[in-house]
Amino acid sequence: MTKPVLFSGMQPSSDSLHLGNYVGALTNWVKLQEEGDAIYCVVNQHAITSKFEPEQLRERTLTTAAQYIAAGIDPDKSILYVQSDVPAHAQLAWILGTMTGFGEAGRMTQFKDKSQRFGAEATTVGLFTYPVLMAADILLFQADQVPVGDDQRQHIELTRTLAERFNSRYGETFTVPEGFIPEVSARVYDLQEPTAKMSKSAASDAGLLRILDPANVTKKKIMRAVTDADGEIRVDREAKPGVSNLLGIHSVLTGRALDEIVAEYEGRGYGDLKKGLVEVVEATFAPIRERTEELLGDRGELMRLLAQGAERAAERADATLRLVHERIGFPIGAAR
Ligand code: ATP
Ligand code: LTN
Repeated sequence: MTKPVLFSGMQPSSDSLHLGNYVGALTNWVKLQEEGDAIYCVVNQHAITSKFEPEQLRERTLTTAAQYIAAGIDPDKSILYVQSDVPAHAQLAWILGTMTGFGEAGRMTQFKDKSQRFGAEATTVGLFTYPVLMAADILLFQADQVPVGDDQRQHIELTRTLAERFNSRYGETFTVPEGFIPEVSARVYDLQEPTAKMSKSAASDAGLLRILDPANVTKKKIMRAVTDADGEIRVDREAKPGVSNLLGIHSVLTGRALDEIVAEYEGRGYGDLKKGLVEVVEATFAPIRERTEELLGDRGELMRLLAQGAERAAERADATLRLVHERIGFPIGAAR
């Protein structure tokens, strides 16, 4: 049986990935590269839909790629590359954009949220068509599965709709992909505002656990995490979002059942739970941090790995693009 094709990507929009990215995305990616034909992309073309600085973007792109590798993505097993190195993404996005309804794109909740946050001035056409570029990413590789966090569900649905629409208009061309969304603790919440997902765009930095933060910073953030006044250690997402989040993180990082962790800390204070969590988080982050630094210390080698990834990615993406061009009546003789 052939292995399922997996595609996923993250934006290089911060100096470090955070615990939500790690739990909701990276750990799955690492597991899935064993079972699937995996393609992982640093989606820098998506990143320019938000405010950015060129030098910082370049640095963040390399740091993001280094963190993928440091967390266990093996560039020999998976294809690992930077989106802008493969022109087919933008080419297919244009075509899919002509098949996406204005209203359809306007219903994307991420667009609605971000455009409201950015304000009218900073809301661009690029932000509006963001999900179309994402669909192009996925469909170019004929991906079967797309491992993402559950905030991306709606974008995957749109991708499926566009694939089906194209197939029914122009003939069977695209694999209709499925989201692969982890059920357990798919969401990590902000330590200061535990009803909101942990996100790099959070209002305050104090609730965000970054992989590349120094150990003492991470410790301080965990020790200051918001809890509640009843002092009881149990899971109750409604009444006790803070404590439930800490327990959830503990469970997902250790691979131990929630009940087991609750039993371990039952009757003890929140301070103990937090101290335990500091150790668990540090045990996860420290080796990734060290390896990331090593990789960033040898830029030549990192660039070589990414160039090799881009070449492998382009070969596959171009094959799909050629087929698409053929289907929609573009002359293909001169195309690569
Ligand atoms: P933004 O705040 O700009 O939306 P983000 O911090 O949510 O960014 P993304 O770059 O959008 O991060 O997400 C990268 C991946 O990490 C996606 O698959 C996303 O679903 C996942 N992810 C992000 N935050 C969390 C979280 N708190 N819990 C679980 N998964 C998450
Ligand atoms: N929108 C996604 C990032 C992303 C992606 C993709 C994920 C861009 N293209 C293709 C999976 C497949 C996000 O914000 N997490």
